[in-house]
Amino acid sequence: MGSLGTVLKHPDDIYPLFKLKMAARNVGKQIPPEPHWGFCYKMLHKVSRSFSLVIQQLGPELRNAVCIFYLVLRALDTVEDDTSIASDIKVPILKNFHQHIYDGDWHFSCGTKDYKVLMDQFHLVSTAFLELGRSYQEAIEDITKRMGAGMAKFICKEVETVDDYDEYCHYVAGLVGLGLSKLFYASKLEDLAPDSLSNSMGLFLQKTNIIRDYLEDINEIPKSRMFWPRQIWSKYVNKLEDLKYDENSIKAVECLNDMITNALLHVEDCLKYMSALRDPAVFRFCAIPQIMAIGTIALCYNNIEVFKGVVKMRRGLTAKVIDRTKSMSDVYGAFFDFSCLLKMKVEKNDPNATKTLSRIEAIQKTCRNSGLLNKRSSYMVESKPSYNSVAIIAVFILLSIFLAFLSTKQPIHSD
Ligand code: D9A
Repeated sequence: MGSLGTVLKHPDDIYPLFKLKMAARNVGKQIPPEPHWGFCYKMLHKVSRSFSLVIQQLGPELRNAVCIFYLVLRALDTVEDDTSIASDIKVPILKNFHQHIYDGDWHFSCGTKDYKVLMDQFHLVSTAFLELGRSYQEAIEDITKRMGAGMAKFICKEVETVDDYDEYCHYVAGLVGLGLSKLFYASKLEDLAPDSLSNSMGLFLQKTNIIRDYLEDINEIPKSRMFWPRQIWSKYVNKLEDLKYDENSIKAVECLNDMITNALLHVEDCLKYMSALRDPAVFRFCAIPQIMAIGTIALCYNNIEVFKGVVKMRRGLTAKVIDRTKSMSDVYGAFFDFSCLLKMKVEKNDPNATKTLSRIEAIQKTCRNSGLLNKRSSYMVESKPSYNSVAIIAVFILLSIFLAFLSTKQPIHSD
């Protein structure tokens, strides 16, 4: 469906989308004047889009530390992902990366597009890193060291068992959770979260990405890199790539549902982690990606489209999540709603139906027991448009004219 059709079907997306657009516009205007910080924030905006908006809402000190942490991790990822680098070159770079961030002269060219720019200009990230407080630097260094070593370990190792899968996800995402918890603690805004809960925050996000990105990863040129554990997919097919062929669609969806059931294991830890946060900006920073993940999981469950293209939450729903996530009652509400949606999609004949349903029940029980449900607006019950389509179209046209007007004015500098 085209974007006009989507908006007409979901007229209450318009206002959050508009607010998001305005917020993005303001962030674009607030690039710091120093060249190294300017580069870092522009780069952050290019590589993470909506997530960079949420980072921008953190206080200045923590925001700078998170921005640098994010870019260092992206650079490490760029090295790991570049299949054109031979393993004997790649492994020492990954293992020593934590030292390179202190070295303004270090440089290694790899990656493509924005990531190539990030690698070529990495000295600007180093310069900014050296201006952070010592406790922030130590947290970033420690995580970079452990992540680089973990990535190096998996360069020549396949993800065979579910334990391997959890270990790999720990290196690339769980450690990000641990690192952020350290940064929050260093900022004195939060207590130090237990490592196991911080780890789960990363695992839930990463497993959701791995599930959603099946097709993109398998079609990777020159060589596909796969993260679905053999222990799970071998129950359904002989080769992981067989999941994308039409004749295996029943098995593919069963395997997908098995992967989702595995990811649901982390949800209760995530809810516990978020419920302990105190600072409103840190809370939103953590909660928005988690709600997006449970929404994506609900969308992907039992959905053959995962093997045919990209399954993503519509932009208007993302905008609504960003607009409406303010407190723990919003988080319980969203997790409750999306798990209701998930529950409706479970079919009795799915081999893991019982396990899936019991994990959904456990999540819903946690949400109910919080006593915070019913104090929120639902994502599920789409408010039926009471006005007629003519009125909606009129609003839409007026809004388009207004946006067109704003964007023509943009290049003129008033200062
Ligand atoms: C995160 Cl500093 C990530 N990852 C994310 C984004 O959220 C986490 C990478 C670097 C950093 C943070 C994140 C956010 C808040 C709290 C967290 C946390 O822990 C306490 O990490 C665990 O996905 C990447 C990993 C999963 C590998 C950790 C959210 C994000 N969203 C994308 C959307 C998308 O589709 O990927 O990046 C975006 O908005 O562009």
